[in-house]
Amino acid sequence: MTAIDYTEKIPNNVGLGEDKALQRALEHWQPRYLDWWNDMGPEGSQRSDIYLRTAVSASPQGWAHFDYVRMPDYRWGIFLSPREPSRRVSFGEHLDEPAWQDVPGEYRANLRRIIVTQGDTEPASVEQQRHLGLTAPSLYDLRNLFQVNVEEGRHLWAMVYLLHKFFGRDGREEAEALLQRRSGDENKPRILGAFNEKTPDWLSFFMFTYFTDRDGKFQLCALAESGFDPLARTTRFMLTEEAHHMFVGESGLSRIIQRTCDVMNDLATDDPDKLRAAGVIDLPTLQRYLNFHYSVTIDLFGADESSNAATFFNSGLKGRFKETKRQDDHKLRDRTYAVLAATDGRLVEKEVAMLNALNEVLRDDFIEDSIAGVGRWNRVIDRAGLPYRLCVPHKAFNRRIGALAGLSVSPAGQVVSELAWAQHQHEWLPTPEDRAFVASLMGRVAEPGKFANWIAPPKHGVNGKPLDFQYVRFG
Ligand code: BYC
Repeated sequence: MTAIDYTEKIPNNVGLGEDKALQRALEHWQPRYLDWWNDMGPEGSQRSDIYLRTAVSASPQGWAHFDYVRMPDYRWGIFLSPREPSRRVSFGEHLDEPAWQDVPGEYRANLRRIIVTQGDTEPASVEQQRHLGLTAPSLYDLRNLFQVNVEEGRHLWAMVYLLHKFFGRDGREEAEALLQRRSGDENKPRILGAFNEKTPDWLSFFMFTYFTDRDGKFQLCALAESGFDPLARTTRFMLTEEAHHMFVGESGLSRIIQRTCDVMNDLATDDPDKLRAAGVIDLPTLQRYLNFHYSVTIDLFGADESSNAATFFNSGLKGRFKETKRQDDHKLRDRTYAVLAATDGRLVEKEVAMLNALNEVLRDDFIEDSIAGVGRWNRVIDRAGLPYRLCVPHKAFNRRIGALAGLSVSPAGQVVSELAWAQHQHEWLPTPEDRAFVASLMGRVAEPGKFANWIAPPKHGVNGKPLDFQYVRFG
């Protein structure tokens, strides 16, 4: 079943109408979700018509439907990738057993915890981004922000479906709690660190969608391998949505870099003060933002040594990135992996049991993938004939989670004294002045085809539409 039934109150491709108890439970949750969206969703734009993409089927081609929609009327629902009847568990102690269609009793608590942690990030990101619509650099960008927001809302639906369908009363309570926690709230924060940070400006937004949504990609890929088939199928479908979010980040940053390089060449200067006076973001400031978002995001992979990670893998709940494509025994009992530790003021590698290092394995896969995009940004600088290079900082830089937490390590990977950290921090992480400068550039550009001074136009519009298309009709 891949076609999505939009005639139902809750669009779905899981035959919801035949499961009356679940339907009732979700119909009870739906107005609470809408209350949350109205309170915490995009500010001041709920009555505007947005040119949005809506999934019409769960097949990879099922994305063709674009139309104007008011965000509160977006058809959030439950879409799973098609079931593969012969699917088997592809790793851990249950290797080769048929994939589970129900929750194995002994794994219930861990599975619920994974689903809740994943689900919590989705509304968190909408909360973090809720003021950005007021300062969008163009209608094209505004529309992309809202597309990302409604899809994060749907990702919450995906996890809430699993909680309601498979976890009874506990699941219903967790689904409620997902609407109660708030990003950055001291008393009821979101679960993971990066989701309590602010996304106050569009440079942060593009960094977030490039780096933090990429954590989403890797975590979802690991969950798409799960032996619990409904989780695998729902995360597979979520991944088709995630790709656009990372495109928004990568292309947004490319366009900022392009604009800065153009002005650097026009004015024949790399002086940050002169570039700021010309209203563009100097490359060292971009590098500091990159250092911040990268380090906060790699913390999302958890501690480098984690018995939780070993348990999730052994029990077949969470696999590795591209698990089924890997050529090993998929049990990993005798294998080791190198993690970093600080000894005598230096970072050294130590070999630990691979099963305990699976967070680090996923983090390293993420790092490889992120570096590729940074290379593409450097090509923009190259093509402009400029010598500057952006790079990701060392993975021990600015860490808060795991064995490297709290160490003072420079972006180049040197362990430094606290004094040296204090002296150089302003070169390595965004300063209050950097943030104030970036904030000073933000202001809504709402005329079709116009772009703020600090960002170049994209190469193409959305769905073959021209750049001066009315992507948002304000209401
Ligand atoms: N902040 O043994 P450890 C996305 C906690 S993003 C705060 O390493 P584990 C998206 C940890 O909970 C993808 N706390 O933990 C992107 C544990 O707490 P307890 C989200 C943290 O379980 C953009 C303790 O520290 N999906 O989709 O191995 C927009 C010990 O740590 C953090 C997932 O993350 C942190 N960063 O690993 C929208 C997948 N890290 O039990 C959406 C599901 C760790 O001692 N989650 N802790 O109280 C998981 O697989 C795991 O929970 C984690 C943590 C990999 C996150």
